Amino acid sequence: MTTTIDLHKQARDILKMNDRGGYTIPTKGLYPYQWNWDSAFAALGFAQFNIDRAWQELDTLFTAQWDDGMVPHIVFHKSDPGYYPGPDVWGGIGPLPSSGITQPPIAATMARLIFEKDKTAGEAHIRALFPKMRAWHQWFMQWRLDQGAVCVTHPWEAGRDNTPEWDGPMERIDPIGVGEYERRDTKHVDGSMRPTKFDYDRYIWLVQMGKRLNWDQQQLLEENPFRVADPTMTFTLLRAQRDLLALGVELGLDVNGLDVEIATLEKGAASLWNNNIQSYDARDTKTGEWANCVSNASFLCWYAGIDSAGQSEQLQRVLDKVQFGVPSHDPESPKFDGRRYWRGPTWAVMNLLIGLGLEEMKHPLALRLRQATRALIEQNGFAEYFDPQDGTPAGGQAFTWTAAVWLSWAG
Ligand code: 9YW
Repeated sequence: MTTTIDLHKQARDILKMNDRGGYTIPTKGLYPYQWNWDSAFAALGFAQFNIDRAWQELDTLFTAQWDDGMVPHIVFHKSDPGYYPGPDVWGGIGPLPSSGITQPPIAATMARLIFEKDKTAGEAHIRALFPKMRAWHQWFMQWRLDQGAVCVTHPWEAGRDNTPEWDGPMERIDPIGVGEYERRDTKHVDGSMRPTKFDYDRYIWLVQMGKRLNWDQQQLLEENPFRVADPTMTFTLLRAQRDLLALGVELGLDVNGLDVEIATLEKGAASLWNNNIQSYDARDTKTGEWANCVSNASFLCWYAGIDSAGQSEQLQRVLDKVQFGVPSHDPESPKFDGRRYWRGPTWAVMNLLIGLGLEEMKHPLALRLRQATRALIEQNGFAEYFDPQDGTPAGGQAFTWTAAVWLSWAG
C-alpha cells in the first residue's frame, strides 16, 4: 500500500525531475517548456521543501515579461521540437522567446502564500517582484476589461483550452488560410482526451493573427473576433490584486490606485452572474451572449473573496453528481465529457484554488473538496487531470502541478 510519506516523496521527486534548472516544465514530452500558471503552482510546491527554489521559479518567470507588462503563457527557454506551436509560430516580442498571450494571474497569490511561510527568505523577492506583478496586472486593466470583467483573447489564455464556454465564439471563427500544420500533442497522449481538430485550427489561426499584428494590443482589440469575459481571469486577477495590496501595505510599497482597480474588478465579477442559470458564467463580448455553462471556473468566486448562496447551491449539486469534484464542466450538461480535457475532467489545481477560497470563507463544503482531491491523487497518482466519476488518470503523467497540489494542500 502506498503511504502518505511515499506520496510526499513521489511528489517531491516529480518536481525535481521536471526541474530544468531555474524553471519547471509541466511534464516531459507533452509540455516541455515553462508555462506561466503551472510555474506559480510549482513554486508553491517547492516552497514546501525548498523555499529558495520556490522563489527562483517565480523570478525566472518574470524574466520573460514583455515591455508592456504582459507575462507570457509559455517561455521557450530551450527549443524542443516535441511541442507545437513553438517559438517561430508565435513570434513573441518579449526579451525571451515566448508565446504572445498570457495565462491566469495567480503568481501574486502564490508569492504571498510563499512569503507567509518564510518572510525573511521572501522579503527581497517580493520587493523585486512587486513592480513587475503590478505592471502585469495593470496590463490586464488596460487591455482586457469588459464591464470590469477580464477577457480572454485566445482559449489557451484562460488555461482551460476547450471548455464548452468557448464553443459559441469559436464557431463564429472561420480559420481561413490556417494551412497545414502538424499537431504534436496527440503523439504524446490519446487524441480522445485532447481538443478536436476543429478547435486546433482555430487555436492556430488566432496565433497566426497575433503574430501578423506583431502582438499589438490596440490592433488585436480591433481585429480579434475572440474576446470573452471569463470567470477564470476575472476571479484570479481580483484575488491577485487583493494579495498585491496586502503585500504592498505590509512592506510599505506604492499601492496607489490598487483599491480603485479592485473595486472595478468587483463590479466586473458581479457582471458575470448569469441569472438564467444562477451561476457565474462566461460572456461573449462580441455578441453579449452567455455561454450558459457552470464550469469549475464559476466556483472561483470564494477564491476572489466573494461569497454566493446561488453558487453554493450549484457546488452542492455538482459535487453530488461525481465522486471527485469539481468537474470542469457541468455533469448534467449534454456537453459533459468526463475524459476530454476541460469538458468534464477534474483538475487538482482548480480544486486547490476553489478549495482555498472555500476554506478562507469557512464554507461547509470546503473539507469535502479537499478530501475528495486527496483521495483522487492517493488512488490515481499525479496525472494531469482525471475522470471525475471514477478517477481514471488522463493526459500527461508525473505532472508538476498535481504534485504541487499534493505537497501544498491535498496531501
Ligand atoms: C497550452 C500546461 C498547460 C496548462 C493549461 C492546459 C494546457 C495547453 O497545458 O494548455 O498549450 O497552453 O490547458 O492550463 O497551463 O500544463
